[in-house]
Amino acid sequence: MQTYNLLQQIDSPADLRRLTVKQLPELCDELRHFIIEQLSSHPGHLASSLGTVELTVALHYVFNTPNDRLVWDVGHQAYGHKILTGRREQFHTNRQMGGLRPFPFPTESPYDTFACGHASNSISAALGMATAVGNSRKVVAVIGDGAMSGGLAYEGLNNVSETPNNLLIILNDNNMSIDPAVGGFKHYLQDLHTSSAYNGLRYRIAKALTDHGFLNDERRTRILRFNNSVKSFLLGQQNIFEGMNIRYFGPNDGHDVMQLVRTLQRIKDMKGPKLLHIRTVKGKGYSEAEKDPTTWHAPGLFNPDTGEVKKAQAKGVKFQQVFGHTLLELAQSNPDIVGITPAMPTGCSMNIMMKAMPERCFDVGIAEGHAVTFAAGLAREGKRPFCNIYSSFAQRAYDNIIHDTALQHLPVTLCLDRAGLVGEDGATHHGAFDLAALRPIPHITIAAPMDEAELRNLMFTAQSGNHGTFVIRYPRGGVPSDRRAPLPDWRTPMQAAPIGRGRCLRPAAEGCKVAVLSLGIMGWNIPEGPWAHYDMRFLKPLDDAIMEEVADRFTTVVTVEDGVRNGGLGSAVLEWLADHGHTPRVVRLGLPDEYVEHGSIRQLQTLTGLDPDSIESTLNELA
Ligand SMILES: Cc1ncc(C[n+]2csc(CCOP(=O)(O)OP(=O)(O)O)c2C)c(N)n1
Repeated sequence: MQTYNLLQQIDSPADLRRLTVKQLPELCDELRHFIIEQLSSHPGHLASSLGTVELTVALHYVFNTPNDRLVWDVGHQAYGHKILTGRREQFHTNRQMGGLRPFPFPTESPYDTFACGHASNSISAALGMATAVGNSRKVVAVIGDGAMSGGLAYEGLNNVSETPNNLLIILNDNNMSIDPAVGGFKHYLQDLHTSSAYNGLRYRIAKALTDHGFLNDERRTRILRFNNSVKSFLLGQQNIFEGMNIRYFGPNDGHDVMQLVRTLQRIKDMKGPKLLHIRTVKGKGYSEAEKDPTTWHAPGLFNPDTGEVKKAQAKGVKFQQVFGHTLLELAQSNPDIVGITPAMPTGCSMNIMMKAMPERCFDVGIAEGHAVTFAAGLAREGKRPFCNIYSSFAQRAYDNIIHDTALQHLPVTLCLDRAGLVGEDGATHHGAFDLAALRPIPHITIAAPMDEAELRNLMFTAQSGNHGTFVIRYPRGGVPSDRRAPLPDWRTPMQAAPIGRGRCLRPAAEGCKVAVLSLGIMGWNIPEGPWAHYDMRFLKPLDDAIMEEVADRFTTVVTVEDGVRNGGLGSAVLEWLADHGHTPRVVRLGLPDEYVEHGSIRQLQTLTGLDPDSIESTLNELA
């Protein structure tokens, strides 16, 4: 039975700072054990948080948080931070509706300094904060090597080297993203080494010179540049950070908490930007997670003693599996098809094609904008790229979609996974904006399948002929199992889906004047009743024939979508009706003009009026 002798005394980092350095390894053990115990019954992001236990303890020990600012990247590694900053007792509510948020967020705690969820923003945000606060606080950004593959991180670094600031960047290098890390920078980091004796000597000399008034900021920068050239020469290696005037320390063992404390104490008062590179093990301290960090990134429920992951009873097939198998099937007959994923090969199931055709798949790292423009380049030379991006992460690629694909009418198929409500990952991860954001883009096709066969048909259609930028958005998981029994075999032969054509699922009962127009899987939430029901299938182009029929025959039109109401299907229908001189009553059901928080998908549907019962009562009132 684990006891939490030290951990239970810590209600804030101030309590932590009362411990001796020698007590910290024991505290780390307790914290690690607490995370494992809690997550086994309240699922969340395990492996990343296990890897940052020592770093988290050392940071809160050395820095005067919350006056000093810690900026986490993604925030999936910050469970230790939550637990040490007064949220230990509530931690069992993590990710549940009304409970702790899935990622750090400033309204939840004064220790959470900036919104987390989407990767690679920490350096830019922390630099902004460091620039604003000058010397009044210290600012630390913690970024993983995976998040370092995102372009935004480089934009931040580039600026760090020019703007006067005292920022400390901690590069938490575990050689893993969710899947194994990719890219040239990963190789660079593996080879990186430095002489700690050299760094220590340089620091002591610089400090003595500054204390005696011989060194000001400008001289220090010039000397640093000169030193860097000497060091590159001596070590036979150019350090990219030092080349940018960011002082580099490391690589350090990120699991030696006492050494981390010493290093942080030594560098925290140094003037100018600096980077501490630590090496850590994703899943550290839990052997199952260390062995298979991809599965244990977010394993769901598990038995903490045996390491057995309690897989939810599979009910039917997931859209992700359908995507993965269908892509391979199409690629087998169309040699031009290539697959692109920005760091989510397992999550989106492109790993199926990767295994069979590694040379035709590209994991480009956490680089959504690049993924789209890279796909456009491939398409320009005759390839038929399928670029799979989670809907909310595709927000990062908005201009690339407009400027690099749609404008040039390039045949890029964008499969937007995790569209609509995603559940426990919350506000940063819901695929809420794709429909509204993409609809105004000229020459773009936007489709949303209601079931597995439709996803297959849409993928088949997208790669036959040049339809320009073709967006297919579908949710996490599959068709709701309480609405339809699992299919015995979903691998139906594929056929072309007529572009811009929906279908009537149920004609109206005699005398009923209400028509429901739904998009994608929302179709499953429309209950039976006297109303007509159309599955629009395409948001763009909108089905003129259905619209004419609806405008002629019904006095009330209800639109149902799992994206924001502002700008999506409801707006498209209103615009069509206004443009064609029709004035039926239009009721738009969709996500509100608010950020929807975390909870189970069904809870969130109820919250937003999109669950079958809520829709039924809305329709009954109108019918
Ligand atoms: C913009 C964006 N794309 C993709 C993701 C999905 N994602 C979450 S964590 C992660 C891996 C991050 O790797 P790293 O920064 O090295 O942290 P680690 O988990 O290894 O500690 C990815 C790809 C995301 N959160 N944001």
